[in-house]
Amino acid sequence: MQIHRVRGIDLTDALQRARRTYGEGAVVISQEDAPGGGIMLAVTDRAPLLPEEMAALQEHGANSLGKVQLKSFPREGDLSPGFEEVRRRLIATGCSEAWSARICHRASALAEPEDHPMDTVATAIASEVRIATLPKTPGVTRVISFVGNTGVGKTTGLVKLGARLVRGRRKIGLATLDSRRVGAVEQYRAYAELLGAPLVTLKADQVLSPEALGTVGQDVILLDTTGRPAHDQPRLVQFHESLNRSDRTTRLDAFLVFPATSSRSALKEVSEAYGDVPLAGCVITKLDETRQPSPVLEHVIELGIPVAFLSNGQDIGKNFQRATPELLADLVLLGRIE
Ligand SMILES: Nc1nc2c(ncn2[C@@H]2O[C@H](COP(=O)(O)OP(=O)(O)OP(=O)(O)O)[C@@H](O)[C@H]2O)c(=O)[nH]1
Ligand SMILES: [Mg+2]
Repeated sequence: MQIHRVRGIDLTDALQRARRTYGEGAVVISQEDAPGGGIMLAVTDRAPLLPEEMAALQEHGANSLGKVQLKSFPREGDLSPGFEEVRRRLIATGCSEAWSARICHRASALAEPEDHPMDTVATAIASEVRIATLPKTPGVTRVISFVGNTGVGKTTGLVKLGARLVRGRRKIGLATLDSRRVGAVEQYRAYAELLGAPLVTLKADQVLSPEALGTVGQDVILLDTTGRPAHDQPRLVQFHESLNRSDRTTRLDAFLVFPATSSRSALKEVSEAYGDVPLAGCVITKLDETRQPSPVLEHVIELGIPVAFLSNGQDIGKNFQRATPELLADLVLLGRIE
């Protein structure tokens, strides 16, 4: 029996996500407050459970969690040939058996006879993804930070975003926590010069604050990080908390960067490693390096992480797009952005 975690804004949202992701056969085992807000459910996607498994779960909940909710739903029937073909296509882009069957069953249940299965499944996928909102906040400086493992495209992504913002005539500054690694500051400085933006390098023991980041007069500060959660996470958490306490003119929006080439276990590990950082969403990079990007898309749907940007190449001036539900559905169905 495999246990999955599903995050939602509140319990209703989390239950809907659990059902959408793992189907009507899902069993919700427990719920708890999620780090950074919302609700986290533990869910299994295999039902009915064996009697001894059900008993063990109930026992576990009664003894330690005290908040077990068990829900079970009927099983689904066979797919029509059209939906079965789309299901196989989903497997080819890296979707799991359980997820592809679940999304195709859902789409098939909603389809009218004249609908094309591919379109119906695309609509079903699009309805499940969350897109990160980035509203303009006049009078507030946004500190946008990309976190995640080393080499995943944090710096490149921030610079691409910087280029977009400069084209949109926003005033930007660059800042970095990556002050020790040989060449890292020089690289970011070269990008800052290219973008015509000032650069602040924060020392390893320097406390993050609007003053230290040079927020005055800037619309956005692009804050680069080291890729080491033990170093980056406490600093960002402390900064977020101090802004919440005393400063309404600066806000921190942190995004977790997932390369589309990651394995399911690597995605899980990095999400857990940065579990304390309140995330505004995620960025998916290296979409040009795989035709099987679906594990990352399943992962963000499962955890309810809103997607902000998609990166599909190394070029700073292009290959960086705002995520939309339609683009994400294309990725799941075709394995690439058209
Ligand atoms: N193919 C491809 N390469 C990318 C993409 N985004 C970044 N890269 C490349 O990946 C490599 C690492 O990118 P960086 O931006 O330096 O990654 P990082 O996360 O900042 O790495 P560290 O600073 O070492 O933690 C560079 O060669 C980038 O050009 C992408 O979307 N597609
Ligand atoms: Mg970097």
